[in-house]
Amino acid sequence: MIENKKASIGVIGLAVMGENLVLNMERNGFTVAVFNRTVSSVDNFAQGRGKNKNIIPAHSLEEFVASIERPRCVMLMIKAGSAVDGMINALVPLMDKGDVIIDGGNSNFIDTERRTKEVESKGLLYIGTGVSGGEEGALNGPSIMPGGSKAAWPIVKPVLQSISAKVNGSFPCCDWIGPGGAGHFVKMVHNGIEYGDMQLICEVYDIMRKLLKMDCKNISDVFTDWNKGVLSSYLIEITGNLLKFKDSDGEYLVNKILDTAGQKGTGKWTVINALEAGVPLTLVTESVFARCLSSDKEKREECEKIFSSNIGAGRTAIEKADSAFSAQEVAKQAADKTAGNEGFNADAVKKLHDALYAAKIISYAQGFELMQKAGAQYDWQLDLGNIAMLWRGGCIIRSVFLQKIKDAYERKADLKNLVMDPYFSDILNKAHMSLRETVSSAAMSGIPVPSLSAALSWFDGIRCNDLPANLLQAQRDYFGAHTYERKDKKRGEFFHTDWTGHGGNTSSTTYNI
Ligand code: NBP
Repeated sequence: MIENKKASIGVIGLAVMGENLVLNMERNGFTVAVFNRTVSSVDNFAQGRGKNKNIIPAHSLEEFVASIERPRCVMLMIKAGSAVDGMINALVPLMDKGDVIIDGGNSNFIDTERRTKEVESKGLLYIGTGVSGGEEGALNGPSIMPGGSKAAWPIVKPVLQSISAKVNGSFPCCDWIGPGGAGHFVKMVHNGIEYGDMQLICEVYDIMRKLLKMDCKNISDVFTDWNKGVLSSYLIEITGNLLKFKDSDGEYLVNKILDTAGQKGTGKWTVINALEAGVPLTLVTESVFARCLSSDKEKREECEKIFSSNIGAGRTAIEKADSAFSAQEVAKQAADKTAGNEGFNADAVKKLHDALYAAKIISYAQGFELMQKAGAQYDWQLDLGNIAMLWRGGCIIRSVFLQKIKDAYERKADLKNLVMDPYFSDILNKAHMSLRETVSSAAMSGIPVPSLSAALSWFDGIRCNDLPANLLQAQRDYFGAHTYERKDKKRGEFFHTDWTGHGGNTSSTTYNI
């Protein structure tokens, strides 16, 4: 604690994120004022982790605001929602023109759009920023995605860039995203992609343990090995680590964890926004629903009893048909085991690797298309290559793969979709058969792979120039006179047919939502 010195920045909210961000700021040379709604947390922090540091504890908002040098920067690290509005309302009368309020929580970008306008109308500046990396990132360097009042960026840039993660030792994982809610929108998509990455890893793990009969140690070794190649990423790394973690009784802890997934909403928001924007974000959507399905444990227990025998019959049929790699690979593995060879089937694991890489490319292709479309809709001027670089360090989805996305947008800034970039299209052309074999083997074995399947279906849809939507349009016209376009006429000309012979000539208005 220090006396008679003004703070460079103030932080409100001393829960896990706020507390660690304060320590990060202080370590980087900034004096930080701190406040928390429950004031005892301020004293606990000041006398605990914040002791003997350049931290100014405040016991009221007035004292807090007065202790910050002007133009003041106040960062909120509190629960998203009405708490943020309440805190803004309390702060604004205490602050002066040109001061900046930064919301670093997981706020909905629509709220940030509104708050930016409201705060600006009162002469202050507003930043809504995504902060990713959890507790460890907050302390040692998160990925930071600021948007809002552009005039505030030069004011907050020094502190936000110095506390952010650095890639290659110097590149800060923090840069200006765009006006209004752009920063929170990009953070939301980041979280949606995180849902997808995690679900894909879980599906591949499920195939390894159920179909390839690999144990936790073997699967851990595979993930550790994959972390040295193109799949190298934080999530692959921690999966390798946690799979081999043993409980006090020597058993693998992961096997004891109940299979019901939680969620806090940012994945759902991403999906809702994809639906609003009309972007087929199918992989993330299935990942969100996979968590919903997993949480319905009691129903699954009952349904397992009802349907288990049918699934067994399906597996037998395909093994007899010998048409999927599962049957061949499992047979090979059984032969290996009989021959006394321990370990796992390297060919099958290689296919899973390629399937995971292909699906990951497709997931990011979908996510970046969502940002492209929303960026255009809200006129945010998003730099998609730069966003990929901001995620290279500090955040949960950090990976070497993101550099390839940056490269793709450098080759062509207005790329319609990532899969159309030559680097990614080349990989997909080589890897899609592994994805097919993985999905078909899982399907025939009764292993749910919603996100891998979604990736494959999207891929087959996007590369198909003859979808059955002709029939769909005919159905719509048949029952609702919704009209259709014809292959032998120019685009934009709409036709209606009296399919039954007793309909009228009046068609419905043609529009798309
Ligand atoms: P929480 O999301 O658990 O929020 C706790 C903080 O919010 C406490 O300081 C609490 O004060 C304060 N708060 C609440 Br609850 N209601 C308030 C109100 N009406 N007015 C003022 N303060 C209020 O903390 P967190 O996990 O550190 O996350 C902070 C923000 O960062 C959230 O928006 C979160 O979504 C986001 N985030 C979290 C993570 C993560 O890994 N945890 C990662 C990235 C972003 P109190 O002590 O008086 O209850």
